[in-house]
Parts: sequence; structure tokens; C-alpha cells
Amino acid sequence: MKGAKIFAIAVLALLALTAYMHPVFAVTGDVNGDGKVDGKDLTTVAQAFGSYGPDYLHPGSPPNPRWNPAADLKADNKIDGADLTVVASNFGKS
Ligand SMILES: [Ca+2]
Ligand SMILES: [Ca+2]
Repeated sequence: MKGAKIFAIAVLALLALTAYMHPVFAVTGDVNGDGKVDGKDLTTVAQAFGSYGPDYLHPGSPPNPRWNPAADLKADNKIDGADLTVVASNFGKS
């Protein structure tokens, strides 16, 4: 019984730690992973705008030369307005 209680406390502590650290590792719209959403992220998505990933045209097709998977925030294998909107709507967050 004591072991179960210690386990429960350990799980709760881990969950609290995860919730605390989560924003540091994942800011929505943070393309370059520097912890904030700013002009650099917007520029990165803008530069990849209109590009597409591998297998987009047909199975086995190569990715577009400007393809940047980090910029595909709405993960649909292409960079379009939806990805730009994610950066724009989270702009300034950290
Ligand atoms: Ca950033
Ligand atoms: Ca996308």
C-alpha cells in the first residue's frame, strides 16, 4: 500500500514537472525552436511558403527545394496560409 502511494506521488510530481516545462519546449508557432514566436519564425515560414514535402505530388516524389518540415506547423505536408496563420496568431508569445 505504501509503494502505491509513493508511486502516485511520483506520477503527480512528474505531471507537474511536465506541465511546468512544457512551454519551454513547445511554443506553438515557434519554428526555429528558440522559445519565442517572432519575425524569424514568420520569415522561415514565408521562405518555405508554397513548398511541399516528399510524396506530396505522388508517392515517392521528392520534396520541393524550399521545403522546410519545421515550417509545416499545420502538419499537412505543405506550407500555406494555415501555417502562416499559426505563427501570426501566436506572434510575440514565448
Ligand atoms: Ca522562434
Ligand atoms: Ca502545412
